[in-house]
Amino acid sequence: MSLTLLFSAPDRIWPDYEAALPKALAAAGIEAELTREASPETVDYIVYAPNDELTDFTPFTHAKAVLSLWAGVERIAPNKTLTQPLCRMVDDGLALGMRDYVVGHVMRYHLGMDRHIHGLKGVWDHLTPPLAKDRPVTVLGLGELGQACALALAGLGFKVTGWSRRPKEIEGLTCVSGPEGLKKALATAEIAVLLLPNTPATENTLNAETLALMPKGACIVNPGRGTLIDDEALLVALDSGQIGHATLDVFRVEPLPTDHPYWSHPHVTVTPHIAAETRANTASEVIAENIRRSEAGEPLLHLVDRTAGY
Ligand code: NDP
Ligand code: OXD
Repeated sequence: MSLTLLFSAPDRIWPDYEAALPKALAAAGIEAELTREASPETVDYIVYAPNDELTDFTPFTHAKAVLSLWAGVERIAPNKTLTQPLCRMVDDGLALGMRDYVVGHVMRYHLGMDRHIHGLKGVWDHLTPPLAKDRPVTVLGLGELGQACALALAGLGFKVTGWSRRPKEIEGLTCVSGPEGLKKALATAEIAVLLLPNTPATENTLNAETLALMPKGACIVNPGRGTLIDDEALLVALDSGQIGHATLDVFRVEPLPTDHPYWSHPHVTVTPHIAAETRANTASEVIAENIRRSEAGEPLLHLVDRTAGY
């Protein structure tokens, strides 16, 4: 019997999934109709990305799972009308994209590239950057994306410390956890990369107190979520020189309002939530595999822990 898949995601991405998802479903041996509109009680699975249309899941009485196209699920995980299992996106496209973004921006700071790109013309400014092996970098969050970035940086020779909620042992990284672990991770963080999810526990992880723990002039790369940073505290730290520069991809309000001080701050680089994009081809394979599993009675991949919020 053919399944009904409701695609509840912004219009912008529909053409890519309209092409990729039916192919992935067919390859997984699943007969399904992919639709943007259906009577709720007929829907078997919901493919979801944050949009304003679907906020009440109550009428989807037969839906077996909600499959998120996003890795971050803060906009759907707390939804009390959602009683079905919620799976988030974990795929190679996201991990590789994030790795490229993070390595690029860490390298910019490590090599002091701005010094020469924006340097005084005609000045022979001979300052040798340290080697990666002498540069401590901290990655907050050692999940799918944090780990991919931390290991790539360690592979380039950086001294990488990673912080997570639960204790971990990962070859090539110094792993710490808990509040004391955060202090340790920040104390050496000449460059800090934020790849934590947005949950009540991670809100303002970087605040006046924790920013002050970092080495003077440290740099921050935040492709995680805007809520991880207390914006006021960061602006104060940037103005005092405690933080040398911040590259921010995510914000409490997106798009970042045009009058927000980050846009014009000389020590902030704003990127418009482009660190890692879910790619339709690889994401469709993940969705199809989860539907196959669900139909076969096998455990779903990448289930969200709704209590932890990620
Ligand atoms: P994961 O769920 O795989 O990893 C999350 C990591 O954060 C885990 O290591 C987890 O610890 C840690 N963590 C969670 N809560 C805490 C806490 N209270 N204290 C310390 N550590 C904590 O997520 P991903 O790596 O897949 O993604 C991370 C985030 O990246 C997403 O939630 C999303 O917000 C963002 N993102 C941004 C994109 C962009 O384009 N800018 C694209 C995709 C994702 P533990 O391992 O112990 O569970
Ligand atoms: C995500 C994102 O969470 O793109 O997948 O931010």
